[in-house]
Amino acid sequence: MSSTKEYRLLCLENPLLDIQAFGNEALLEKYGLKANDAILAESKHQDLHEELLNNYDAKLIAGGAAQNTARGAQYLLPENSVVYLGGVGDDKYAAILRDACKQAGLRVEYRVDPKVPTGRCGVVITGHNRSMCTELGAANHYDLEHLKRPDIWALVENAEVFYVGGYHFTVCPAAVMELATEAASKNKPFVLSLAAPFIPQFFKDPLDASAPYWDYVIGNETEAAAYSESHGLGLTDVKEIAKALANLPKKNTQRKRVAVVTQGTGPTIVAVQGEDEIKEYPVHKIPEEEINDTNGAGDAFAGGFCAGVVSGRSLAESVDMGQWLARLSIKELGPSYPFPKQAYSSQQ
Ligand code: 26A
Repeated sequence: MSSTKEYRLLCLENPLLDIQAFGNEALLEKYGLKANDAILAESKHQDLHEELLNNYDAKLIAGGAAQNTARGAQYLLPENSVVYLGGVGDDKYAAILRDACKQAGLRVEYRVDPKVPTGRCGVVITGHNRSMCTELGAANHYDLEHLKRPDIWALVENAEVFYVGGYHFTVCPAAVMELATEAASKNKPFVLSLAAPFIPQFFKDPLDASAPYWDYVIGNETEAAAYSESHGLGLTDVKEIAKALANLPKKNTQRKRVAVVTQGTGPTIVAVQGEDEIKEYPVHKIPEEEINDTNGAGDAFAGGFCAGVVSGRSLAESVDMGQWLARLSIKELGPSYPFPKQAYSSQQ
């Protein structure tokens, strides 16, 4: 039996298989997709995955935003540091996910639903944009019962840091709240990613219910803008939005909230609750010819950042680790990391 002792970071969200292809404007238009977006599939998208596989030479790659983050954090941390929870089916797609996680040394504890297929995300790459269209499948059936199973809850109790992908608000907000309240009651850091603009837009209530429990909130510039708009903040400046996020009311007053907003090639913004100064950390450019695609870059950033938090690094170092891992992922196909592992060295 493996010990629960080591697993210091526990992540929760939706395990998905990415069906990723290089596409074009016509394909985006045919399915009514924006060049850079993440949405839940509707009936008009039902043929997209097949079309990507049949006509666009799509590749099957392990995805699911927080699963990418969990693999990324494990990439930087000692063996057996990270465990990931989510729902899959009992099929070949789940086997691909398990293999990728095994290679990364990530422990997964899936809720397996024998009746529902593993979730899939169609990813259309055009230039440096990626458009994602998700059929959640078995990921949508994750439930509290799994989280509260004694062997799983033992992992929760043992963990020192929690990371929840905001996409999970579409699935089981009760599980998110269970982790959030557990974190606050034990004074452990709870990290939340805003995930996509549609989360603050259309899942505002469950998102807001969790807000007092965020010790770290991570998003990109479009997610921050969507938050500002859906909450009527009237702010368009990313720094001001980061400051507003950092200063939302907080349950556990033993930790100051930190808001981190990434901006692609623009500087990463960091605001700390109660502090006037907002920090900016420029990213190191990647030569154009080394860029493969940006699918998963934000997840990789979060993975590196969380590895920093888990290992007690400073905020500046944690941001640097996030930026470093994002660079590695951008050079790979999809939300992946190079093996054999590259050793982290500070870019500062
Ligand atoms: C609920 N939705 C829409 C989603 C996702 C998602 N992960 C969880 N839930 N939609 C897209 N993704 C994942 O985001 C990664 C890139 O950031 C994709 O699987 C992709 O790997």
